[in-house]
Amino acid sequence: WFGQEVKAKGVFQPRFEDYQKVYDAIAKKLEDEDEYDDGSYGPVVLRLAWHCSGTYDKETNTGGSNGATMRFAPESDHGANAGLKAARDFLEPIKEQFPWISYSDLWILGGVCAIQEMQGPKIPYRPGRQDRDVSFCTPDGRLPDASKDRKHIRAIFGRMGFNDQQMVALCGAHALGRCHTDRSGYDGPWTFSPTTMTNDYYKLLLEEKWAWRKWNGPKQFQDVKTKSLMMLPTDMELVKDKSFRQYAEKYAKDNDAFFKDFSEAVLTLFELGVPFTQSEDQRWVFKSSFDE
Ligand code: ZEM
Repeated sequence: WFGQEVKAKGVFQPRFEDYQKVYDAIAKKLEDEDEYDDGSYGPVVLRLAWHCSGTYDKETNTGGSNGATMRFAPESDHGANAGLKAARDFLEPIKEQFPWISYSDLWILGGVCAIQEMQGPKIPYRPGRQDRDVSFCTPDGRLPDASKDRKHIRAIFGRMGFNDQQMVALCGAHALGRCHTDRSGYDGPWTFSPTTMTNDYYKLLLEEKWAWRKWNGPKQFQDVKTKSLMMLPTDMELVKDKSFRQYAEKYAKDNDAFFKDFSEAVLTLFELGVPFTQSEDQRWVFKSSFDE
């Protein structure tokens, strides 16, 4: 009984197997709750992980996924985070089931699980994020503004430490999910398969004809042929800018190259500013529900 006692007092040291159980519980919940949006919470759960990480500033080493400070206002109320309560609420029962995991590790594990369960590449993972209090909330304005141009994209992602190739690879996440008028003001999905990870975002960007949508909402593009898809002004910059475009063309032609570069860039994104104790060669790769 002494072993149990130690466990109860919180000396429990979770291992790979324990995190795989959390992964499996998230995967099952994603599978079960298929009434949301286009049939999956996957996209919004991934967006939560991205918005935690994308606040990182390399100069001051502030922001990033360590802390899970989006639990608190003001960060939860930042305009860019509108709608992410759906993802936080989705993960709350998982936190109750596995109280030993920090919110910050859980939210990033949610992003990893969402990508893998939507048939994307494997995203190696390390735990070690610690929840921090409200004083660690980041100032508003650190996440990208979709109405802006290449200069803004490079300023925002450059502040996190990314280069052009990584910026283009990361934006391929827009193969997934959609815009909601009651969240960002924009409207519609980027691809015809918004719950499956593919390189279709780049193919559509390059192959379809796009025109400004005529509507009262914010300026966004619409595909001329079906009028059912959308692109943000920032998305269109990835084919208008010469340096960005070479990577968009590469990823449109080669899904394997996209998956490889996306996996590496997302892994980097999810680890920004985290004081890990586990070294880089001790990352874990979770089994997805597609592996036997
Ligand atoms: Zn997004 N993103 N994003 N993004 N994003 C939206 C939705 C999603 C930008 C952006 O303004 C928007 C990255 C980069 C950039 C996802 C993942 C990632 C929406 C729509 C907007 C407006 C929100 C809404 O209305 O619900 C801009 C300007 C970006 C860079 C220039 C990167 C990087 C991502 C992950 C690696 C995902 C998965 C969604 C879909 C969310 C959903 O609820 O369906």
